[in-house]
Amino acid sequence: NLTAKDELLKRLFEANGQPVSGQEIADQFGLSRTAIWKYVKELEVDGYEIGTVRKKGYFLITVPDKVNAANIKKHLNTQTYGQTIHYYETLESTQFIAHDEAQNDARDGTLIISEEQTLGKGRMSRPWNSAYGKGIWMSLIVRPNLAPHQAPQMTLVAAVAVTRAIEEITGIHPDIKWPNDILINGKKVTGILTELQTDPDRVKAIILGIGINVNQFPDDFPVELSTIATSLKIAIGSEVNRAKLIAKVLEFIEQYTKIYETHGFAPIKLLWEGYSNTVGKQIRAVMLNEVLDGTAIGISDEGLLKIRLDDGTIRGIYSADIEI
Ligand code: BT5
Repeated sequence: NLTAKDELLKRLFEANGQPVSGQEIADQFGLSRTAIWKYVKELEVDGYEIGTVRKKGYFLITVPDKVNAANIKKHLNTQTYGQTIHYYETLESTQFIAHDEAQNDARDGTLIISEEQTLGKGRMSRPWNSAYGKGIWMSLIVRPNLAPHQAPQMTLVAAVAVTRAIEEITGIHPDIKWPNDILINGKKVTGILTELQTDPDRVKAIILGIGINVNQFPDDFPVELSTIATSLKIAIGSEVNRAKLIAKVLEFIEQYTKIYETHGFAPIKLLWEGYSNTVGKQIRAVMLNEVLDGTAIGISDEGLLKIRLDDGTIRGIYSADIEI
């Protein structure tokens, strides 16, 4: 039972750019032509571009670039990751839904994705700006066979995977700033938030929250982010197909998670160090109760950042904000 608006959209698609009569649809549904015109305006708000030919009707110019399941699956080349997709136009945070789904036995690789988040979050409850249709705001539920102490490394697995995917789709070479930022020209293009559901001896689910700025113009960021954030579009000067990039991200996360499960962290560490902008630098690590100054000398086999302090001692840290 299609509504008049659905019928209009269906006919616009089927007409392949040829005009569709508004009058015919009005007659079919017993509506006025003005009512149909209002649906056209609604579709324009939804992101469709629609033209008008006098006396002939409406025709479709462009379709919005949505990150729904159908669009992602067109490009998807994975065994399990992203085979189940829960798509939203808007929600508070994909992390919240992902936690519920994971508790309700969602399968390994289930993806939660939204065009917009109204309460997107970073680490320690910091806000994450997630404008409608401009970026990739996703949470991936993964259930790798790992002990709880191995879970923090999944942030680095995801960071390497996202960086590889960005390289492949755009040709640019981003840097990774330990532990969870991906940067282009020193500005943040991606943040990763890793959360866990765990038993004492076994990880039940890891929720990989990934935010990628894709098609923002500089003006799309709020002032407080204007000097620290960037988007792929700003970097390469043209729009990036989000659905295609998501499919690539899923493909690399699946591939690298398998490598991590079977061969341990060493191969991931090598990849990670190749992208790192942190290693070799004089840094300041700001933690909740402590601030450390020293040289970042690498990451350990567990994914800890190793710092040689100014007095020569070496410390490994799990999580911090790094100032370079
Ligand atoms: C992060 O936290 O970088 C993790 C961000 C994870 C976001 C994803 S989106 C899908 C999923 N659902 C969620 O609700 N979250 C995840 P952190 O390292 O704490 O960085 C947060 C800081 O980055 C903020 O305090 C801002 O300074 C900055 N920031 C906020 N929005 C940004 C954006 N869109 N681009 C670049 N920087 C941003």
